[in-house]
Amino acid sequence: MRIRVINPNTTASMTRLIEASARAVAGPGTVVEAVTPAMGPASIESHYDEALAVPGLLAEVIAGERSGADGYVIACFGDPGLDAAREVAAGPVVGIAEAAMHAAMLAGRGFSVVTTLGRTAGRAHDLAGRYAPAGACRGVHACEIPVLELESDPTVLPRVVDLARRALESDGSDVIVLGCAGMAAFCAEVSERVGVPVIDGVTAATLLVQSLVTLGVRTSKRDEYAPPPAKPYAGALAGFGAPASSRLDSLRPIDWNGSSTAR
Ligand code: 2AL
Repeated sequence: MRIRVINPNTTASMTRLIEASARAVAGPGTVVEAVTPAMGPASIESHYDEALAVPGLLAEVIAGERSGADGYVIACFGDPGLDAAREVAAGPVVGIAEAAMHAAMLAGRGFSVVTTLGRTAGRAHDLAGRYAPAGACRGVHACEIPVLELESDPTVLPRVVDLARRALESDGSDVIVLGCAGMAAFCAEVSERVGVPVIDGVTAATLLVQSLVTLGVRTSKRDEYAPPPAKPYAGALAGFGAPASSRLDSLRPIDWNGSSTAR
């Protein structure tokens, strides 16, 4: 089984961390192929970043379809482009916020999200409205550490632990959800220190995709997730409008060459 784990931002060092977390939980028969889009923002911390991450992400799904990937993880907590990716992919596509919030609802009654910047909290609330029953997301708390500083800032772990403890108290929650793919490596240690289940979406989504593929569950093509119709797309996005069978070929001649930078 080949699971393509797409880091929707263009920072290859972050892709390697995501890949290590996904590989640590994947079964022996599963190949985890983590990729970095060739175009897009270095990190995703705004609606603008998220919107502009989606073309590069979709190019990676299109390339995955061509190379025979069995399923996909969208490894950013805003779940950018999730519905569009499902229109392109035959196999399952799972976002890390989606996986983490579903897992949290299997582990407790109410969860708190601990995330990066406060400006991303609205998106986390929106996604909780989609994935969890009303009231199950008891709060979203920001440590105000930018995504790309999670790798290098030595204060990250104690700050996330402190924030998680305060969130459990103030929200009356019993599970913590980590609100960024860049926090994946801290999951076990945060859980040990705060004493409740802590869910990282990268690992949860990888195992969810692995389970769906094992079950033979693919993305339904009966209705909304059918392949998008071919139509003219203008400018830098011209190749995206081609028929599904030739979309990758028509993307390749464009200056960004459509291939991944980290595998
Ligand atoms: C993220 C994430 O998971 N990757 C990224 O670039 N931004 N999420 C976040 N809340 O900051």
